[in-house]
Amino acid sequence: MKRVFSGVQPTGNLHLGNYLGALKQFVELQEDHECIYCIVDMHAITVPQDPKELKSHILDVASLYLSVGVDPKKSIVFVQSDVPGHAELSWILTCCSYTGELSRMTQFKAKSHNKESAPTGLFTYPVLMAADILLYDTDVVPVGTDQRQHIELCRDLATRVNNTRKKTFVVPEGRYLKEGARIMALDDPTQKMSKSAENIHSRISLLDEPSKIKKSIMKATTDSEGIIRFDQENKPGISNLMNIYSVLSGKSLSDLEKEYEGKGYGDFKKDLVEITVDALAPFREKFEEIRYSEDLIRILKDGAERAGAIAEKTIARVKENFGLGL
Ligand code: ATP
Ligand code: LTN
Repeated sequence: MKRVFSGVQPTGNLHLGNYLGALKQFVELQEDHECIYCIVDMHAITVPQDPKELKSHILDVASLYLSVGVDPKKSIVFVQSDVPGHAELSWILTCCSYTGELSRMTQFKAKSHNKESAPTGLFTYPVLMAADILLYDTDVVPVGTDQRQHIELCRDLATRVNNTRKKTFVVPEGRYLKEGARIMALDDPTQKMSKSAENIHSRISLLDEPSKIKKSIMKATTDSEGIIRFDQENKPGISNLMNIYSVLSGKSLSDLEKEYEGKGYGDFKKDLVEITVDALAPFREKFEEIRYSEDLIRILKDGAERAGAIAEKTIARVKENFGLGL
């Protein structure tokens, strides 16, 4: 069985983009893969975090994993900082990476704004991500397309080490979902839907109440043409909504175009509200059940133990191949 690893940062409530771009694949993959799903809290501290809020977000994200259908009997679910191997391997890989390649990462460029005071952790963020993946001899990494550059860097680092030393790492593949791989912000379809954007109506959080979902969708930016047609370049707003509609309902984009011929954006949006509310309702219900239960802590502790056992073996192999330690 192929091994899968992925992670989500505990930096706020997950949104539809996180679900369609990542979590939905997590659930599908666990049927025929050995899956390891992580809450990457050490990535979260690459920007300042309030300690109490961070703790609470870790448990929120873990609960959301379970609420959307990640099954701890099939998959390992754990918190990154509970397994020390991530930090250890990250340093070793830092010593194998080049400042030039890290400077080219678009996420670093976007988040550092060219400032002298940009945190070093933001710069080395992709190396920690590579460590997460390589620590578990991962074959497949399901992520949104926004992570493609980071996955390529991880592959480069693994290949570089394998070519210059003994074969040490499995070189992983990224797995990107085509439709829905990039969900855009509802208020500005040129930006990706994001947890950290200021306007709460730019996103639909997985725990949003029906009234909030309705407001955000009805306010969503479209265009003045009034025709429901998929054209990402010229009609990014309605195309983004069609994308969401299509993945949630299973209807193809061309079927949607036919179904809404002669109808306006208002009708389309009203139906999308209903579909979204129905899709998210079971997640909210399950979340309430699990978030404050003792089961949650037990699942995460057990997950850290199982992940730790795999990680220890990789670290021993890496140290041996690098000549580190006794
Ligand atoms: P933010 O939303 O705050 O920018 P982020 O990009 O740091 O968060 P994570 O929480 O680390 O996102 O992302 C978890 C997963 O969700 C990743 O696989 C990422 O590719 C995916 N993802 C995030 N935003 C979107 C989006 N708008 N569309 C599709 N997938 C997304
Ligand atoms: N950078 C990723 C989160 C992440 C990740 C990983 C994803 C950290 N480590 C390992 C897959 C595999 C993001 O989505 N922002």
